[in-house]
Amino acid sequence: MIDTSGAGTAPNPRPASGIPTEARRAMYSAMWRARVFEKRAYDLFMSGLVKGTTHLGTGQEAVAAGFSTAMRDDDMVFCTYRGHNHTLLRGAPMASLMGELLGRESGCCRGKGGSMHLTDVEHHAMGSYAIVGAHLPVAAGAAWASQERGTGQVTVCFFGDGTTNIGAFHESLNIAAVWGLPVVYVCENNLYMEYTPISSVTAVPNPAADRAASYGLDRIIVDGNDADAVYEAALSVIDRARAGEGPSLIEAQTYRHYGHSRADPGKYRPAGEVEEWMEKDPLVIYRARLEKLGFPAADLDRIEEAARAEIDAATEAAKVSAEPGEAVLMTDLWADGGSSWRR
Ligand SMILES: Cc1ncc(C[n+]2csc(CCOP(=O)(O)OP(=O)(O)O)c2C)c(N)n1
Ligand SMILES: [Mg+2]
Repeated sequence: MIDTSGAGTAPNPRPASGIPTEARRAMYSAMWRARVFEKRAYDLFMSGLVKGTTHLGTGQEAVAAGFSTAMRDDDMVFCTYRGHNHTLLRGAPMASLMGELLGRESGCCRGKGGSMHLTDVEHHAMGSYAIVGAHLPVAAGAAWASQERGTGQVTVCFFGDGTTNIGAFHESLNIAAVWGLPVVYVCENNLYMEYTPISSVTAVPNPAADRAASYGLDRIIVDGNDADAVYEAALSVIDRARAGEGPSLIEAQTYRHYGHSRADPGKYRPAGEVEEWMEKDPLVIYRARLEKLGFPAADLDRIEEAARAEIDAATEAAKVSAEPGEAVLMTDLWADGGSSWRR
């Protein structure tokens, strides 16, 4: 599961199966919920019902499913603009996320955030950040608060491969290691930062894992399309953080099925690459594994159907929600509802 040798660059083989049935069922359901949510988001953007842009994590669901299943209910998540999967699977209701995409009053940010800024503090989804790298120091701060308060909460911070060449990545890893913060940094290496292959702008082959040693951390690479592998790696680093043994950095190797954002057809990807990764679709792989392990096909079908029913209901709820009134413009701008703290 975890490669600490510093030798290879390939993902480690799938872990032996000691994973509880309920966790497996949860991960299959999680991946389907994420998949149908993003498919609907895509369709609604294409039909013009949602304004702005969207960044889909379709193909990367196993990372969010493995981590969310391994987390305690009050553990915190920070993510990027490619944050639908993580926010949904941390527990934000699907209808409130769909409401947010449609810019409605029922949205998790009352329609003011949109796809790139999904936040649901009540469910410990601490925000989606559009500035590359910006949330890594904030996640360190959240972990520091948990450490100071002794809450036992762990913060998990997701980001892309492109983020590893940003100063805030190195600053955050350094302070997290120096202070032994309960934070797990997860690089979803999908091979590209926007339209640029990460390999063409990075001095080492594994953009996150090869930097871990600089901060005294283990070199951890996981197959990000294998929910079981992610789950086992997540459990191990989350336990470690909760036990006061400090931060971890994980590189999860994965791939986005779509382009960078809505407008991008992804033509810069070499012939055959997309097809190759489509064969490693995390949902297809996982269903085959579960069937081999003896999960009845009808049960798995029911999980998929439940996800489809949930997204239909969430879409309808969002569509009938009102657009936010003018008064909403001036709410939730400051933590205390005003700006007196600045003086
Ligand atoms: C500081 C900063 N620089 C540039 C951008 C423009 N930008 C948006 S997404 C992106 C690529 C980031 O790639 P990666 O970290 O690999 O995440 P991915 O999109 O692959 O999930 C860039 C350069 C930005 N949002 N913020
Ligand atoms: Mg990337």
